[in-house]
Amino acid sequence: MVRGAYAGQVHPAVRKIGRQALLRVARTRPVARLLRFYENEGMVDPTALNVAAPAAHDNVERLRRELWDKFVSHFPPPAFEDLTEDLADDTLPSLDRPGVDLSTLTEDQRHWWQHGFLLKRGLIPDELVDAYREVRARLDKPHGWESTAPYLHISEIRDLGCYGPLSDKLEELIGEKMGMSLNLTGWLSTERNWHQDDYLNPPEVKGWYAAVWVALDTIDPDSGPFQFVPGSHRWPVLRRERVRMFLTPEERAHHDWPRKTERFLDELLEKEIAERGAAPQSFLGEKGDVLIWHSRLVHRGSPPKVPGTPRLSFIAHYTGKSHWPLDQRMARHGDGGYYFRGDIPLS
Ligand SMILES: O=C(O)CCC(=O)C(=O)O
Ligand SMILES: [Fe+2]
Repeated sequence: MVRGAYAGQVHPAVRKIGRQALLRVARTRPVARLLRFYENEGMVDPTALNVAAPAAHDNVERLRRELWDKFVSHFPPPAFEDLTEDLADDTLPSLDRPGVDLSTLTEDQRHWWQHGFLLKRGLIPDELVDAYREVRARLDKPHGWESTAPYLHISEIRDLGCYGPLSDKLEELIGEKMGMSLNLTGWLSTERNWHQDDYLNPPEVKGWYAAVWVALDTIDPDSGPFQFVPGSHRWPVLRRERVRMFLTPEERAHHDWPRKTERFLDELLEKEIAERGAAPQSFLGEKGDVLIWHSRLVHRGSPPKVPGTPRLSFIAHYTGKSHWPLDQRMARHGDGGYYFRGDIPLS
């Protein structure tokens, strides 16, 4: 169900028909004709269709979806309230629940709780960074491996992403063992505009998720650094199905559907940041520095001031052990941290 400006109605431009008229039609005509009737008359509040039989409800629901899909490309862009939810309940990681007793937290947990990110300078030893850089430099692709999980094939990535102290820190922040589940290995900014990562996941992941940005060298301010909005992890959270509803059916079926959402998310989050008077920060790390961010933190790969300026970074995303939505199990990398197994070829 949609909330915000779209709650209870479908297209602002079409007229509503009376409940009685609607009920008459719903009772007397088969669904196909009802669909035609709706198309002629415009869309209506589906809750007006107060039909008792469950089968009728299913039909109405199906109709509602068909009509939504038919008209979605004509809708005005959604607002932040249309795409977000407040997720304050006891299924979230403990630091995201209300009533946290700050006196029981470590300093890093307190920082995470308050700001939604954590910066650990020099966390990754030079040997691990150098070993990964050597392997990565042999790949002649500025955007890195196309596979989302090169860690399955390249031990230097596991050495880096499953580095013991990093893995321990993730567990300290989220509250369970975290397995590496995705890498971004480009040496240019992704230029992915403002978003929270939560909406990339199925709903059950619910914040048992974090991501890590490792600087492999001094980050040039012209390269399009990682930018983030401290404290935005407390804002309502973008949810996958709400966001996907505003894509056309073709866009929804596309393997890179998140990119398609940028056409409305960019402007919407720019506006939210401005209205809240929030101050984005850039992460200009040095070799071995690590920034860990919350799955609800608003962030982006900023547009480079000088296109083509290298940005030597390694990005890894992690999912909580008991919140991984697929069948694959979590494995341990030596005596370090964890990663999720999978059958994703290196490309
Ligand atoms: O290019 C960047 O730094 C942003 C990457 C990003 O949004 C992510 O890894 O979730
Ligand atoms: Fe992201």
